[in-house]
Amino acid sequence: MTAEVVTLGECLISLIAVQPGSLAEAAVFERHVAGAEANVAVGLARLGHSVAYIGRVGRDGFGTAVNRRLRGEGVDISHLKVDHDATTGLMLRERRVLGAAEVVYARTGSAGSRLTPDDVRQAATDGLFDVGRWLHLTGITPALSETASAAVTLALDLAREADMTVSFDVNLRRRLWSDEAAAPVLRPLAERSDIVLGSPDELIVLTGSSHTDPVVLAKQVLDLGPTIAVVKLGVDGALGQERGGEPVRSPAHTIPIVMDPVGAGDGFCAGFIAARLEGEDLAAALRSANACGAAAVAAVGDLAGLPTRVELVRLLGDDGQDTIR
Ligand code: KDG
Repeated sequence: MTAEVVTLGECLISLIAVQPGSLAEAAVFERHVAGAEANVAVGLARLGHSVAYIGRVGRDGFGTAVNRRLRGEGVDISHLKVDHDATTGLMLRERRVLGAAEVVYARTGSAGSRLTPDDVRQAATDGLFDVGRWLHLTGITPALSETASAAVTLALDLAREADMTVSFDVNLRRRLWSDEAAAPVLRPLAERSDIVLGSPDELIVLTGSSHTDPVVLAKQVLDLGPTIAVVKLGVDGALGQERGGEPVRSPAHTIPIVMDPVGAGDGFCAGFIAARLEGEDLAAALRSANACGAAAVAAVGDLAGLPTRVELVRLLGDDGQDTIR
């Protein structure tokens, strides 16, 4: 086991409407592999980093598709179990160019939601937390079940003991739980993470803030305990702040057409983590994150647009400035 980055969560099959428009009119769907942490894992692997993924899929063709895709992308799936008693989770969604896309989940009781602390313990016994430098978590997995939530907490405990860097992407999913249920579960995870990333509305729920200003939100996140706060601002790029430092703003890449906005945040995280693993400062990490987020939305599906190293270098341009036309 030699992965630099460890992550865990639920891998889903995402059925995406082929035609843009309302879900009510969608008749033909395309199959994609999705799941926030898996997206980040693939993003990192494409950028040349070694990643191990802990999770479960069902003993069905969809689980096989997930397995093949992650393995094909170079993600270490030795700890992606096949659960014989549940099916792979599904997500169906429309393609919408204007506004948020409607999503329907079929994941209650899914294999991914049956992740347990024992799954994480097994990965630890096999050395994943001895070798890893970085643990990436999101706020989706704790929403899936009591055992999945406990698995996330155990992974965080192990990472802290092993002195790994921990990033936590809030990823509030209001189809899975209410803000009132989410906040008390997500806050302790954020408090014990090094880097917290989220959109303003997610950070408001996390911190209990009454402010929408990203500068104020970043400060409130730092007050919880992390050393870096990152506010994802979509078309306005991102704002990051390091403890003791000034807020750093980073503009978004201009892209001619958004093909599919879902997965932008995961691409952003992959770009950010990769840059930090390579020793880049906050400003450079935000640039890399914005470029990867932009690349993700320029293709349909969560994974298709995630850039390789060569593509990222090209996107950033030799001088590190935006060169997307
Ligand atoms: O960030 C994209 C994810 O939301 C998508 O892949 C599905 O993980 C997912 C979820 O639980 O919504």
